[in-house]
Amino acid sequence: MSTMVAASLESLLRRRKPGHSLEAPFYTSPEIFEADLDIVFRRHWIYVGVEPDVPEPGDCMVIDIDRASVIIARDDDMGLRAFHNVCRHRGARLVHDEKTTVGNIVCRYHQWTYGLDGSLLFAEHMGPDFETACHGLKKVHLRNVAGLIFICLADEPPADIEDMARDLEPYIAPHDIANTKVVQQIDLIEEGNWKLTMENNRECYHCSANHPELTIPLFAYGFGYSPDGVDDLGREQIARYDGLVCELEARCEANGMAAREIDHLDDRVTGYRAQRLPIDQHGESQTMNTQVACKKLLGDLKDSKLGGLSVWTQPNSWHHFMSDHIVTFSVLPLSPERTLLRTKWLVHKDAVEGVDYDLRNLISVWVATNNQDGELVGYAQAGARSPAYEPGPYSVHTEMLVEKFVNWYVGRMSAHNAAA
Ligand code: 3BY
Ligand code: FES
Ligand code: FE
Repeated sequence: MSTMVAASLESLLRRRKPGHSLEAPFYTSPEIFEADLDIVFRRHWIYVGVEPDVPEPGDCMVIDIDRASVIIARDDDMGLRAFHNVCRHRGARLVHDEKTTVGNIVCRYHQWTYGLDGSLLFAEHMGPDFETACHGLKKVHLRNVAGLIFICLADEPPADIEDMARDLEPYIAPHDIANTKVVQQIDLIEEGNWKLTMENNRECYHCSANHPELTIPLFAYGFGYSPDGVDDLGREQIARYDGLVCELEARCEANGMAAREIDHLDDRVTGYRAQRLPIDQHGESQTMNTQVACKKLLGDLKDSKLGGLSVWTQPNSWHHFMSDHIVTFSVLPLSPERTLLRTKWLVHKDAVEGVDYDLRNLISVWVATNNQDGELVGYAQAGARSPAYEPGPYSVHTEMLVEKFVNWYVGRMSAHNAAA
């Protein structure tokens, strides 16, 4: 980052008005986008996928985070490894498909051959002084949190991923991600800055007017609402919702599952939150009829009416775990004004399509919701581009988690600048 860019970023960060959206350059400027990549995406734990993306030895998945391309591989010992997707000979990209299965990783250019542990196994014509052992693939840090895969491109990744893992594992473990399969992945490109995609996820202020499908299973009036300052009807709905939360937590605890809300979204380097969200009507799943979409429940679960466990992580993910399926979302920046939202749907690995679940039924709520959110993010971006844009106030009753996301972001950017 040039000194001039650093100085203007610093002054924008300093004058951020608490409780308000960010100033326009945070959503539009190529320089701030570069700073986001450098400070956020190259130095923090980034959520990229799930264990069943690479279920068998030799399975590889490629993740591009801006110019960095990373191979996630399942080794013969079933361990997960991550490497830079760059040959140690003359640097050619090694794996081209997003998903593939290999015996070894072979560079097409001059056939340097690497094992699934990243070590260089074979390089022809390199002479007697060539040290094979010094030319293994460059490693990328990987942490598997109960089946969710996080990678960090920094040499020294934030150590507090261990706090997140310790806290989240008891919530996620009963859904047994290792014994699921990914039955659908949809990549949606949103025409907005990555922070607008994240901010949009962190509130349901927009839900009742925009998400007719999502608000069948989810209570638009529940998620993230505070009862202060709302009218009587609102207070009644929130009270009913809070009652359902208590019931659901008791039911989950009776099933031996961790239930209480935990929130470290803005007081950790690796921020996270977990909350059980009640589901309306049948109380089972985020589907159009609120019933399970897959007859085969996850892990050893016996009770289908477990509502949804929602997990949010900073800077780039959220997840919904139900008794029968999981929906998981990863946000990856593409350019200052374009963002990839990657959604995956997981069911039990032995579930059979057409017998245990109908794919359309499984995905319909979130396909519709994502498309609606994508449009909203586009509108927000278009507004941020206008000369009339100015930071607007967040609702103190419904946008508290947006504020926590922005606080986390401003905090991380400022801490980096202060240390530089
Ligand atoms: O998907 C989410 O995480 C939140 C919760 C409900 C809808 N959405 C804003
Ligand atoms: Fe990979 Fe030459 S660039 S073998
Ligand atoms: Fe939405």
